[in-house]
Amino acid sequence: MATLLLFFVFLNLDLLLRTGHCRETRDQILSITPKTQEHVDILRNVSTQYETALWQPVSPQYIKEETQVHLFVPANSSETVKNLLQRHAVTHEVLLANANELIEMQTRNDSTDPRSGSTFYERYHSLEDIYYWINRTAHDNPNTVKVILVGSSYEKRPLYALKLSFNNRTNKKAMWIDCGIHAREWVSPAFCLWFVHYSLSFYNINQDITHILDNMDVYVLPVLNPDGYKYSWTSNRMWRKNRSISKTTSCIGVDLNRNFDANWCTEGASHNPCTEIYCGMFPESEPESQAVANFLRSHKDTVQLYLSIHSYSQMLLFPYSCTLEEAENHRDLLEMAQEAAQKIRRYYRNTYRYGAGAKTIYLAPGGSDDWAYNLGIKYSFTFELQDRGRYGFLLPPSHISGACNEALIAVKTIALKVIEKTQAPTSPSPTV
Ligand code: 0X9
Ligand code: ZN
Repeated sequence: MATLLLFFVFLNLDLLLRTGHCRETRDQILSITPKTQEHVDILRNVSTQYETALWQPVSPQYIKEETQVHLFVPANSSETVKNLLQRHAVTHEVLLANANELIEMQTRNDSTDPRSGSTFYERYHSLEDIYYWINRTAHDNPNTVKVILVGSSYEKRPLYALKLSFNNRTNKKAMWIDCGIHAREWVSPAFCLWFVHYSLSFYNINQDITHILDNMDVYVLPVLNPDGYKYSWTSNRMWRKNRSISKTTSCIGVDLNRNFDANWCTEGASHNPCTEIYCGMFPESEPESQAVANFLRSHKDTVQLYLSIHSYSQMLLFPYSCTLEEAENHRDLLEMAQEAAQKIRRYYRNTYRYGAGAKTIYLAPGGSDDWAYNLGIKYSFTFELQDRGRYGFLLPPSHISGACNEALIAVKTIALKVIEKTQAPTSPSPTV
């Protein structure tokens, strides 16, 4: 009897929700798999005409039948969106019922709470905290860490990179890691901080990082898109682009990973400033992409490995994303990504897909990885960190260590391979 009563309560609750008599008060993430072309059209319409944010795929043009769509629906659009989906018999699943709670969890500063067992590196940090950390790290490690001002953002914030250098060997090579090109991908800057901390803590303790740092300097740019990152903390958690203003439209921001000079603004990017994949006025029109490009141009003889860290979807990608053609050293890149993914699987029981960007996800021209590759940095990768859509961009802080450790093993595997392939051995090679 009690079960029957409960059943009726649930039935009515569902009815209330479906008829919209009970207003949704929380932002949600819906997962929807379109079954027909009509569903695809409806979803494209919902994600462009209503106040929502498409998480996956990045742009409505990539929505296709039988492929999961992740859609952020703010509380105030919930009723309209759900009614519309229901009217057209498009079924949805609620992936995250309370995004606000997760956002609160991501921004909570529990450093003062003695009960929270998490360290600095297991939390997300505001831009101001990251700037402070950059200076502090350099100050505390004067012999190994230098701050380099690479340029400044559209809103005139500094673009600081850290240079980790453990010796002054002549003809020393280097690798580059950038994080936070896309504002909402918060685990990415968290990884850059994690990497620097790990390098400083485990040099001379872990054989692999020691070998890497003995043979390469490392440039780490923790937040490539500071204006966007700041905005994602203060105004819109789902912001992706930078914050540049255009004279011709009220839409703000350029997708910095469509703004590099690699088949710029061909299929997979857009000239429309109101889209998430807006390529900008011309290649390197944005101060952020121009600063990175200038730095790499002037260091192209030393930088052998380029890494750009994103989230989410758990992938190790390499050129090309701007064309379906294969890179000249495709086999090499594939083998390296495969080995890195195998390590992640073996040590962390997690699955990363890997491959050339255009064939693994989509055609996406104007990306930093393809541009760096064409500049001559023949080992160039984009990592998409955790997760695969359970939390998406709202990955709880408790997952930072897992996400960063597995990415770290991938970075180490690839960097060791680059050293092995390009540099004559100076000391015995370690095993990972
Ligand atoms: O679309 C992107 O820029 C990246 N995915 S994300 O979901 N983080 O936005 C993938 C980048 C792959 N590389 C290039 N497109 N060059
Ligand atoms: Zn990204």
